Amino acid sequence: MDELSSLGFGPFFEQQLESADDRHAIPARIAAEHRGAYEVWARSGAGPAQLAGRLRADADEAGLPAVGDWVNLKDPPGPDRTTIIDRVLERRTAFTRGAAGRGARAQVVAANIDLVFAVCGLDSDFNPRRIERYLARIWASGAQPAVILNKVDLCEDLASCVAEVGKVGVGVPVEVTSALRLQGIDAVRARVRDGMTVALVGSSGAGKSTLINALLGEGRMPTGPVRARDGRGCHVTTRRQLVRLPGGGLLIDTPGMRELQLVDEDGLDAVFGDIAELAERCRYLDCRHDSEPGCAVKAAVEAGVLDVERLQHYRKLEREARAWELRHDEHKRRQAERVWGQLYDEVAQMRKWKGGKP
Ligand SMILES: Nc1nc2c(ncn2[C@@H]2O[C@H](COP(=O)(O)OP(=O)(O)OP(=O)(O)O)[C@@H](O)[C@H]2O)c(=O)[nH]1
Ligand SMILES: [Mg+2]
Ligand SMILES: [Zn+2]
Repeated sequence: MDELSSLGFGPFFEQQLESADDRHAIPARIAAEHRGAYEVWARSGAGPAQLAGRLRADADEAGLPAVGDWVNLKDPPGPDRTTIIDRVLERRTAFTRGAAGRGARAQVVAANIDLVFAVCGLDSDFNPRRIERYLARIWASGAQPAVILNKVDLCEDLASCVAEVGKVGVGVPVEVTSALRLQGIDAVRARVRDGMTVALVGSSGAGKSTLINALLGEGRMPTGPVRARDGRGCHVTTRRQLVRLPGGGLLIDTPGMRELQLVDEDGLDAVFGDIAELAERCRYLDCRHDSEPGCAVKAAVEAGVLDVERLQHYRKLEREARAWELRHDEHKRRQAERVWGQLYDEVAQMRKWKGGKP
């Protein structure tokens, strides 16, 4: 494989650079980002980069380059000069979530990924409902999902944990590891092939960075202890970062998330495929599976085929996603109003300046 393909480059990105202007294109991948400063990897080498002012001005947060994005550079990168990013290529896939706190904005956690590992500790971190949430966002990203149940050395009833995960992630591959004792690492490694980009997501303290170190065979990523009280991590990893595995493949380490906010309903039907399938057999197309006659979902619950809690949880996530979408639309509307307001003021100013003539 050539250098760029090993970095995940392929026809999807190449096609975007085929116009005459791009004959001298210098494609590069965003390897790290910190407060608007980027590290990029290109065919010729690596170095710091900055976004062209023009791009900084128009982009909203989701449009700014994220780790894993492919960009075009003005000049080849080098360790001792900062090059300019003059274009961000369209993404093939992206894992996004609702950004905590600041308005209703989607945040890109990792771009152009092929596979996402939802990492969950088999200590007090273990929570199938949370895994379900992660799986919804992974399906929505366009990447393939897999689950890593880490810290098996602390688990007393592995079989029941695996069974619970099997219920929320039907058909999703599950790996069981102890990153600390280097168990199950080869099976995880086998899922990451040359040219692939694989993100690790999960709560703080789940062991994402320890897993990456185990895969690298060296303690490169900083890791930190979990609180004895509740097994929570202390948010050791603070930025997203691309890591190259010896032998091929790229990993993205991400900071642990406090909560994974659903930003749309994408991915829910994939996680709740059984309910989606039943719903197709409801008498009414817009059946809410509540008290409508001829509801196949209700009938399945009554027949004991579908767990009522699973249906309730599906509804809860659906409501949450819709609420976020509404908030997001409202946020957008207000932003648009502000822009129009400014424009209106400017026009009024101009009229005044012209002596009140319209
Ligand atoms: N017992 C046990 N501890 C582990 C295992 N894997 C990781 N740990 C420990 O869990 C703690 C947290 O590990 P990290 O790798 O820092 O967790 P993280 O998911 O990267 O956390 P953030 O960077 O905060 O998101 C560390 O003390 C690790 O040594 C494991 O398999 N078994
Ligand atoms: Mg970490
Ligand atoms: Zn129904």
